[in-house]
Amino acid sequence: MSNPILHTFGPSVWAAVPELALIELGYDQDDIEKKVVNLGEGENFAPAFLNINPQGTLPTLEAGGKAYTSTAEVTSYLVAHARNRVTVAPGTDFINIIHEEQYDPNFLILSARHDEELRSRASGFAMTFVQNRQNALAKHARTSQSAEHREFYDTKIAENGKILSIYQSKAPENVKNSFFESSRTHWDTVKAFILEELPEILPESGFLGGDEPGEDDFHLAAWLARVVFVAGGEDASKDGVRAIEKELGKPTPDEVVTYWTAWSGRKSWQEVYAKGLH
Ligand SMILES: N[C@@H](CCC(=O)N[C@@H](CS)C(=O)NCC(=O)O)C(=O)O
Repeated sequence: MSNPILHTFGPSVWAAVPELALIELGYDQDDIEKKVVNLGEGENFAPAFLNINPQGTLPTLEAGGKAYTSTAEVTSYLVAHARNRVTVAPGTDFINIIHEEQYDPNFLILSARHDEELRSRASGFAMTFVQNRQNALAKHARTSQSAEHREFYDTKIAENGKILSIYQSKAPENVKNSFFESSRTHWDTVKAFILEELPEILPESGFLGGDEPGEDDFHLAAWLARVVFVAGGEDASKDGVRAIEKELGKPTPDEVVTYWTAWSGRKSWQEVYAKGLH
C-alpha cells in the first residue's frame, strides 16, 4: 500500500500541528509523503484539492483510501499509527476548544481594529494574500471541474471578497466598522484566553500531556506560536513568547512562559519554527 500523503504548507498554523506530531512521534521522513499546497496562491481552491477535502483546508491527510480533513483527525491518525509504538497522552476536549471559531488564529492575520491597522493590512502581506485568494477562486470557479463545488466557491468568493473590499476602501462605512468591531472582539477573546484560561489549565512544568507533549499540546503549541507571531514575535526561542506583551498590555503569565520554554527545548519545535514563528 502506498504511503500516506500529508497536504501541508510551511507557513500554515494548523499544518504545523501534524508537522510537530510527526517529529515527536518518531516518524521517518519517508513514512509520509508531503505535498505542498500553497495557500498564499490559493492552491487549496483547485477543484482537484476540493475533491479530496471539500472544505479546502490544510492539513489534509490521505491514508488507507480515506481522507482526513481536519487538523484533529489528521493528528489523531498520526498518533494512532506512530512508529515504534511511541505513545503520547491522547487528545481531550481541549482540542475542540482551541479550534473554536472565537479563537481562530488565522483571522488575527487579516483582522483590523482601526483605520491605522487597516492601512497596514491593506499595504502588506494580508492584502496580497486576500487578493491572490480572490483571483484563484475566480479562476477555478470558471472551470467545468468546479461545478460540484459551486456552493463552496460562492461562499468563499463572498467572504473573501468582503475583506478585499474593506482593504480596498470599497466597502460601505458600516461594513468596515463592523469588521473593526469583530476584530476587536476577536483579539479580546484571544487575550482573555491567554491571561485567564491558559494559566488555569497549564501545568507547573512540562506539558498538558505530562512530561512529554501530548496530542493536545501539538495543537496548543501551533496556536500559541501563531498568536505570538501576529503580535510581532519572530523568535521561537526561550524568551520569544514575550512579544505577546505588546498585545496583552501586561506581563505574560508565568505558566505560559514556562510552557513556551518547555516547547522551545524540543527538537520538533526547533525544526518546525527553524525559520521563525508563523
Ligand atoms: N477547523 C479546520 C481549520 C483548518 C484551517 O483553517 N486551515 C487553514 C490553514 S492554517 C486553511 O487551510 N485555510 C484555507 C482557507 O480557509 O482557505 C481544521 O482544524 O482543520
